[in-house]
Amino acid sequence: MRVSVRIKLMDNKLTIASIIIAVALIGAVLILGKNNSGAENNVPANNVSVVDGKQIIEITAKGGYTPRKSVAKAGIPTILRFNTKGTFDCSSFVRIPSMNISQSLSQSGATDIDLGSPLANSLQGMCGMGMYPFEIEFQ
Ligand SMILES: [Cu+2]
Repeated sequence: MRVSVRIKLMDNKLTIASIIIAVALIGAVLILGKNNSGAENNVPANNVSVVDGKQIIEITAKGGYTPRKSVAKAGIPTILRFNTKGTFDCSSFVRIPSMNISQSLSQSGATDIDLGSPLANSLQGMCGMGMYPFEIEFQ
């Protein structure tokens, strides 16, 4: 009898210890996740390239737009490319009101929108219902 009681006590201690460890791990993951998203917002994303004199800005559309903010060059021919992969939410419809752009994206693949040669300006875009924003700063 005594022995089995002892084993039960040890079991409980082990359970408590593993709960504490689990909580600590979850906390660490949450803190790391917060730091990562913070970095994403502050550091300019590397999503703009120039190929044969054409500037290509790549944005991933799925449950919103990534990166939320892009920085690009003004005054050169520019393509805005939306990459999708099983995007069934409303970020698969893009609007840039100041340029009269309304474009539905293919659910998986790439959709190019020709922006011409934008002037130095900040373009505001959003999903079909206006809840997911994105921004492109031309400078
Ligand atoms: Cu939306």
